[in-house]
Amino acid sequence: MGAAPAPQVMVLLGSASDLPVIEKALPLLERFGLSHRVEIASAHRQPRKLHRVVQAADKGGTEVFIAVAGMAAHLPGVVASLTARPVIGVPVASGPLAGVDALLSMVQMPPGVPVATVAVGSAGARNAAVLAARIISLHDKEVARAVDDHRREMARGGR
Ligand code: RP5
Repeated sequence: MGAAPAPQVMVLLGSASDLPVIEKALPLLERFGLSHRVEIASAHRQPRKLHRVVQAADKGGTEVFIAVAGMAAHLPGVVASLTARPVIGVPVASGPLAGVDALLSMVQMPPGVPVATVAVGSAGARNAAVLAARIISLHDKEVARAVDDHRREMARGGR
């Protein structure tokens, strides 16, 4: 049996405890018609797995990576070091510093290795899904239509 095809959007989590943060973002990815897969691969606890997953996705054509992590959140930065595809980082409020630790870890990347960091928690995760769709909409008309529909819905008071 061959490996599963690479999703358009690969969602990586630092821990299973980060799952609730991404839950409301996954239906948005579906709404935009984006194939996606969620994998737990900690930069610190499972570095070899993380390298394997990112390299396979990169080779398979994944277009955007979303990396969700808390505390000393190095996950999106490490992902950005392994691929030239856009990486969106979602900081999680999982420690006593309530996400400020993860936010600063993600946003303070060295020059040349960008991570597009969104807000802490579920609101950030939802924006990560919208941003992934907007990136992919640059070359995919179907996704561009879904992004426009979403904007029109928000203008009518939807979220
Ligand atoms: C980070 O540490 C994870 O992304 C998570 O937000 C946090 C706590 O992880 P667990 O101890 O709950 O697995 O690496």
